Amino acid sequence: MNQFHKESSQQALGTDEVLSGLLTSEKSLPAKLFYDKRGSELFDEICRLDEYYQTRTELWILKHYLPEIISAVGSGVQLVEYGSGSSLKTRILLQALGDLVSYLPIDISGEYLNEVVQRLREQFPFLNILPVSADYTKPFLLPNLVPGSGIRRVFFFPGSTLGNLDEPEAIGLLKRTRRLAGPDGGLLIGIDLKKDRTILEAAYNDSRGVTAAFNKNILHRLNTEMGANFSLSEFRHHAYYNEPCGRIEMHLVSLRPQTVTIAGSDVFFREGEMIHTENSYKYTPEEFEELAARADFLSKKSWVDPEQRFAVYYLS
Ligand code: AVI
Repeated sequence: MNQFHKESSQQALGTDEVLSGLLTSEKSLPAKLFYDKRGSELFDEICRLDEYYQTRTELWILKHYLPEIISAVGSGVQLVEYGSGSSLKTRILLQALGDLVSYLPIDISGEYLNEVVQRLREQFPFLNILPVSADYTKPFLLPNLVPGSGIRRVFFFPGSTLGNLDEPEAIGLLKRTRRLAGPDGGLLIGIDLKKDRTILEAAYNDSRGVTAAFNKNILHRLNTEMGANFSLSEFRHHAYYNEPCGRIEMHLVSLRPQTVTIAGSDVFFREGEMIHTENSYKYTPEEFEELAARADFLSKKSWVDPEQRFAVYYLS
């Protein structure tokens, strides 16, 4: 484990961050708390749901347009992936990008990342894989590329995860990526497009209740890691499309008046009071290209599925 990989393999919960989100009138919890080992596994299950069209649509785009995508990404590349999760989509790229120099998967869940990397090493024994356990939404370091080596750094950010960030955070991340990619690097990114609200809302209210379990996993984490005493059956999952804001919002709704103790502090909930747990912004192609331009990224090429549900961009 080198200096760079020293970050804890399990991201600790920030008590201050949690309490400051809950001890206000508009309660919220940071969405990054979803992704402990169980949360990451539940998210993988979400990706396999019929209603959650994003994953299969992005996979279809990657497979269908693979030769064009590979040619846009180019050769001699160090591939860096944000929020690599199970690296399912990356396998397609790793297989197709023959002369890849190295692969750096970055994920907040160190435990999960290590399992995934172990499997990837079995599948790609000759690939130099350097896992990074970090919160990529905050500034972080990457080892410098050797000047004159001809190696280009390309970031891969699939799954429309950028949509989980508010505009200033999204622009901040894009700007940092732009700096880390350097003048001849790039960013291959998946973006969920705006569409009919019934399709959007079904994707976040699946009939098997997996998204509800994923949402409530945050409370389970607070119970096990911060000694909180949430009763999970006293909260219900609520997700809807907030059209004026262009985003899906996920909340946990208190089913009755109740007081929960978290790290020694009492938090009171009225009946019907909500904890805002996630935003998932949807973009029109024009909106996304404008956002990218504000971070100095140029859209070189984009690929969309026939139903125009999802888009993959190569920005440079
Ligand atoms: C990771 N992210 C892009 C997912 C989304 O669709 O916003 C997280 C998710 N939340 C509920 N379902 C999936």
